[in-house]
Amino acid sequence: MMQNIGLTRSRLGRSHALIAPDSHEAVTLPDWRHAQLVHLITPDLGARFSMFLAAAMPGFSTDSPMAGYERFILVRNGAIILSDTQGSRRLQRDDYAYLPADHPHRLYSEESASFLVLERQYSPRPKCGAPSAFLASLGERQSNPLKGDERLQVAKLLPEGPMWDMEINTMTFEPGASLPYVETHFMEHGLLMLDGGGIYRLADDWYPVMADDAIWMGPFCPQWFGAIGKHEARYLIYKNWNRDPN
Ligand code: UGY
Ligand code: MN
Repeated sequence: MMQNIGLTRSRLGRSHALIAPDSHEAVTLPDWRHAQLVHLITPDLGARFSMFLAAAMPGFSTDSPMAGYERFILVRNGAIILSDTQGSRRLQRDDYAYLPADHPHRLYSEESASFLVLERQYSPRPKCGAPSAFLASLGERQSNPLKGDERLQVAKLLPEGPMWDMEINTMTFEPGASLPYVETHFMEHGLLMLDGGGIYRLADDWYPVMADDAIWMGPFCPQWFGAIGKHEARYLIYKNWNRDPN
């Protein structure tokens, strides 16, 4: 292995962060037995959610997050078991689950697996109800062009309705496709590049990004992406949704 000479593609800005795999730091936590976690986005940055990668080893298990916290998981490799009052379901590559706040469950595995986890405090609203657990697979979700651009397809991974305080989507760009303008909005984002790559504009900087890079975009961080290369670029993107910013 070549000696590291102190270089990384990771960058930390006032309203954004790019975390590249070359700087991942794994930790263990008492509640995550037989797993290593790499935290990509946490409230320490200023974010109002956490996003991390979990590398599970045989014997892995963990239970529901803190009271009031909702959880989303997406399996990247291998398989894990989700167990709740509905039974036990095996989730494998590209399968995902939304687990509402205060929904008792256990995740476990007898094989190696890696998965993405996103957690945040649920924001209830009077008369809006509460979301239910939702399980699906990335390939099952219908995608639609963004603002009529067939080269940029958006798939909504979660059902819609006022009880949902978040949106998690995939965005798939043909080579050369880009966001139609530089977005600046109060919602924040957690993003994981799934495939391909391109150039991400964050505030006043432009970054080359590739699969497995993670990005935090804080409120009002100017943002734009253009796909480059020979293959599609696809990312998963979280945003706070359906709630006023007050
Ligand atoms: O939904 C969004 O705000 C999305 N278009 N933002 C992004 O891709 N940076
Ligand atoms: Mn956006």
